[in-house]
Amino acid sequence: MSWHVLGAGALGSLWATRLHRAGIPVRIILRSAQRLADYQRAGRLTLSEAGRTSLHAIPAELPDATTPIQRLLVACKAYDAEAAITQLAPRLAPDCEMLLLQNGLGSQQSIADRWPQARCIFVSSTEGAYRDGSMHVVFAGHGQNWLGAPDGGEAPVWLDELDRAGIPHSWSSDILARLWRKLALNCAINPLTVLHDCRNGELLHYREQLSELCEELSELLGACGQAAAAEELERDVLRVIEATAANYSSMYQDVRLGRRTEITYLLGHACRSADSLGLAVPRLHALHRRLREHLRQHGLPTD
Ligand code: NAD
Ligand code: KPL
Repeated sequence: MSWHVLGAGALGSLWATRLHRAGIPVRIILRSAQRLADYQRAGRLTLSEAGRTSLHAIPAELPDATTPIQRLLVACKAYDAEAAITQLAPRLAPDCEMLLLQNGLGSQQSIADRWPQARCIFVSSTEGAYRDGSMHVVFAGHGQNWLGAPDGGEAPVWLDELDRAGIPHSWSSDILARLWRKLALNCAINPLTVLHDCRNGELLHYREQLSELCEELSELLGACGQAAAAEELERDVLRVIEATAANYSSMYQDVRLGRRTEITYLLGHACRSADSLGLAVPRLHALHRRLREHLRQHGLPTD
């Protein structure tokens, strides 16, 4: 059975090249005829990892190809994921599996609701990759991929293919708790790096602001039934800031490069969830407003 990877950006290419290297059948689905033509001219994806470079001639196709899709890795940004799946929906096998790599929360649930016949597996990834040119991915940071089904359920048998491909993974019996925890970390850290124009480590100068945000985020997690994900949140935020002190957050990099952010699925999702529960989170709302204003001033989408 072939994997189909929808979106050959940074993470999609990282997964596709590792599967291909292990001899596991994989196809990439590109968004336009132009991009397919560019790929066919290049003839392969390039993976750079620990100073080594490898070339991977992975079969590529457009969303409107006709072969059925049994296992789909959705590697688009959160704001593109649902529309991208819609384009190939007629090809989804009745019992297909969709792995959703998106950061934050909101997009995964919309997809799971829209395609109830598919088994959706949510993924929380702490691996790091970036594109260096359109057909070249650089594996920049080792990490973990937590996979899980939102309603629990057994681990799929094909996890051994990830072992063979050297893709680190763990099956999580509570993937929503993992996604909420990561969302809370991202909400505490990423917007402040944008607004203070700084690396993660410099946020240690804004301890009081971090502390107030963590307090509201912890209350929100508790109100959402995610009390375990709220435990020691502030301590974990400080640990991540210290461990990634020299880095710029992903949102900082998006803004610096003039790219749309995933704000709707991070701070936006946090604020909407609080509102729907009637929970007052004035600091999160104020941060959301300031961040949107900052994006507007930089000519970027505010959603
Ligand atoms: P990316 O922008 O590099 O790649 C997304 C790709 O999807 C692009 O190539 C884009 O052209 C493609 N795409 C969009 N719409 C499409 C369509 N309709 N059909 C086919 N392709 C389409 O993004 P990324 O950095 O790989 O991130 C993907 C997701 O993974 C995001 O939610 C991100 O937050 C998350 N994530 C990324 C990293 C990382 O290190 N890059 C780490 C953890 C989580
Ligand atoms: O995930 C991150 C990001 O930059 O998106 C960290 C490093 C945890 C900062 O929130």
